[in-house]
Amino acid sequence: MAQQVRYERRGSTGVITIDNPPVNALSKAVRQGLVDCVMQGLGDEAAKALVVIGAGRTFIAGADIREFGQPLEPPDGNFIIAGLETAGKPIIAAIHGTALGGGLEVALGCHYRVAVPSAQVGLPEVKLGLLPGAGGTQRLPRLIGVKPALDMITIGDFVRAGKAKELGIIDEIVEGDLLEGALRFAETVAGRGTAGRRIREREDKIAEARSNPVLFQEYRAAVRKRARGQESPLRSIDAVEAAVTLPFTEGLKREREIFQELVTSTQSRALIHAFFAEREAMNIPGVPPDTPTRPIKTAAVIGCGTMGGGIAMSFANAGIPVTVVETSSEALERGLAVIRGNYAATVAKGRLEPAAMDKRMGLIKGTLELAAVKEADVVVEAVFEEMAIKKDLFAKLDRLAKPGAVLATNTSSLDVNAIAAETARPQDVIGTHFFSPANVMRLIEIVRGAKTGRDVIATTMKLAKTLAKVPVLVGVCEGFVGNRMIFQYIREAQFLLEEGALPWQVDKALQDWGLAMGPFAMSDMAGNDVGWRIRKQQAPTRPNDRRYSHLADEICERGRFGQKTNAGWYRYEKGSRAPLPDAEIEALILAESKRLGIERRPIADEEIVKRTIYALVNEGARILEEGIALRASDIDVIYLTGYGFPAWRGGPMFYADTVGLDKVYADVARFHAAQGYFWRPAPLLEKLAREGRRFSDLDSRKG
Ligand code: 3H9
Repeated sequence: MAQQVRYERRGSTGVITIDNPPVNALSKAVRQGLVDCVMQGLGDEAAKALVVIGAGRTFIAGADIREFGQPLEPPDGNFIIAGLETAGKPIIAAIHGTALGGGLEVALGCHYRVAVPSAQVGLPEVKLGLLPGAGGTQRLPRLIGVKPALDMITIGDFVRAGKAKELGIIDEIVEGDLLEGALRFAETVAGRGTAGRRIREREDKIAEARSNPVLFQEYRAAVRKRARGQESPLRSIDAVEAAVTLPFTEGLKREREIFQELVTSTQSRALIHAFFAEREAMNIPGVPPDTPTRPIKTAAVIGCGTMGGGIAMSFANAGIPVTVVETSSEALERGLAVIRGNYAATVAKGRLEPAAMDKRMGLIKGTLELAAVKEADVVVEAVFEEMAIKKDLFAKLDRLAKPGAVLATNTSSLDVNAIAAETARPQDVIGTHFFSPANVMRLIEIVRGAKTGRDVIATTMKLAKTLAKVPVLVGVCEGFVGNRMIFQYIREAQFLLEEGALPWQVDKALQDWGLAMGPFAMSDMAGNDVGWRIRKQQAPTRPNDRRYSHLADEICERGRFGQKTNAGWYRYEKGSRAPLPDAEIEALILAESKRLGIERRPIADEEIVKRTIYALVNEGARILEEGIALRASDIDVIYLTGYGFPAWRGGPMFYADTVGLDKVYADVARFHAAQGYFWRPAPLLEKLAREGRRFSDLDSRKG
C-alpha cells in the first residue's frame, strides 16, 4: 500500500504530504504517519520550516468517520496537534479543497495557513452530532473571536478562503501552484521562530467575552430555537465557553469529555447514518459506477408552471442550457417572469451576484414549439398530473426527440411504465420526481421503469448530482416511496382529529418531536385542494368497508384550500403565513366526532407521534419487501431531504431501529387490534421484530 504520509525536503523546507484518498481523512495510519513525518522534519537540520499539504483533491476532510463507534486508537489528534503547535520551526498548512473538522484543527495547530482561492474551511462536526474534538472549540475562538467561532462551530457551514482570510483563519491566499506558493511563504517565515504564532497562547480575542457572560446565555437561547431538539450545537457552546472560562489545557479536557459523550449518542449515530446513507444511495446493484453514461449538454423542460420553472432553474444553476416549452405565450411569459422574480429575490438577499443571475437567465430559452426538444439531450416533462395528457405528450416526444435523448417524466405518482409504453423507446424513459420548489429542494426520486436502460439510470443519477441534488432510485408504485408513505401518515393524523385531537395539537406534538412542520400546516402550505381533486376522482372505487376521514374533503368544500385562500386547517391573516387556530375548524371536528358516534378523549403527544411516525415505518417496511426501495437507508434519505424529517433522528427506518423493532411491532399490532385494516403489520416488520433484527441489518447484508 502507498505510504499515506510522506516527507521530503524541497530546498530549505520540509514538505509533509498526506495521501489518503479520497479525502485524506485522519485515519489511524495517517495520524501515525503525521507523527513520524513531523518528527523527521523537526530532526532534519536543513529544513528551516515545514509545510503540511494534501495530495489529490483536498487537504484533510476531518477525522475518519468510519472509525467512530470504535475506541479511539492512538496517536490521539490532540497529541499530534500539540506536537505541531509547540514545535520550534514554523509549520505552514497549505490548503486546497477542504480543511474540515480534524483537518482544520490540524491547520490551527500549524503556525501559518495559506490557501488557494477555491479552498474552503469549516468545523462541520455539529452536522454529525459531534463537536470539534481536537482543539477546534479552544483554538478557533482564540484566533477569530468568540461570536464568529460560535457561528462556525454551531452551524457547521464551510467558509470560502477569501472570507476565511478576512476572519483571520487564513494568512495568505496563494494564486497559482499551492505548493510553490507555500514554499515561498515558508522561506519568508523561516527563521522567524514561532513566537506569537501559537494560538493556544493567544488571549486577546477572547478577552471581551470574559467580561460578557450574557453572550453565552443569549447564544444558547438563539440556538435552542434554531436547532430545535439537537444536542450537539448546545454542547458546542459549553465547550467554547470553557475556552473563555478555563485555562487552555483544561478547556481541551472539557472539550474531549463532551466529544466522548456525543460520539456515543443516538443523535450522532443518526446523523452519521444520514451522511453515509446519502452516499450509499448512489450505489445501485446491477448499475456499477463504470456504467457508460450519455452526455447531457442541453435540456428541455415541458411546462413552465411551478414545477417546470423550478426544474429549468436547476438546469440553469448547473450551467446547462435549457429550453422551456409552453402551450401559450401567456403561460410562458408568466412562467419566465416567476423564474426571473425568484432569481431577483436571491440577488436582493445578497446570495447571488447580478451578473450570475443574468448568466442563468441567459441559459433559459422559452418557446411554444414542442419540436424544439429535438436539440435536447434530456427532456423533462412537467405538465399537469393527468395520465392522458402525459401519454399524449410522450407519444409526441417519441417522434420529436433525438435518438438517445433521455425522456423523463416529473410525475409524482403516475405509472411510469404506462407512460413509457407510449414510446417506441421505453429504455430511454425514466421518472424524475422533483420536490417543490424544485430549484431549492435537494431530493429527486429517480423512478426506474420496467424497461428503463441501465445507462439511462446511470445518466440520470449522475445528472441529478450535477444539478446538486440528492437522487434516490425507486420503483414504480402509486406515490413511489415518499408520497406513498406520507398518505398513511396524513390519514392517521386525520383519524386522530376524529378521536379527540385538534390540528394544532397534532402539529405541535410532531414539531416538538423534531419535524420541520406538522401535517396540517404542511397541507395548508402545499394546497389542500390538490389531494381533494384526486380523491374526488377516486371516490367511486373507494372500498366502503374501510375507515375514511371526510374532514379534509369538508374543509375543501368550504373553500379552505390552505394558505392561498387564507384558510385551511388553520386561518391566516392576510399576507401572513403564520397558522392560527380557528374556532370554525374546532367546531367542524367536534361535530364530525359526534356524527361518527366517537366519544372524544384526550390524546397524549406520545400517541400522536407513534400513530403518525409508525404509520410511515409500517408502510416503509412494505415498500422494502416489495423492492420499491433498494434499502432502508434510501427511505431515510428520501424523508430527510424531501419531507423535513429531523436529520438527528436518522430518518423513519433508522428511528424505528433505535426504538427497537420489537417495540414498534408491538405498538403496530396493538393499533391493528384497535383500528383495523390500515394497521395490518407489514410482514417484514413482524419478521424482523421476531428475529430481534433491525432494518439496517438488511442494508449491511446487501453490502
Ligand atoms: C471530525 O473531524 C472530528 C474531529 O473534530 C475530532 C476527532 C477526535 N471520513 O461526500 P463525497 C468519504 S468529524 C471517512 O461523496 P464530495 C465519503 O463517504 C469529521 N470518509 O465527496 C465518500 O466515500 P464513497 C468532520 C469520508 O466531494 C468519499 O469520501 N468532517 C469522510 O461531494 C467522497 O465523499 C466532516 O464532517 C470522512 N471524514 O464532498 C466532513 N469524508 O466514495 C465530511 C468523506 O465510498 N465530508 N468521506 O461513498 C464531507 O463533507 C464531504 O465528503 C467532502 C467531499 C466535502 C469532504
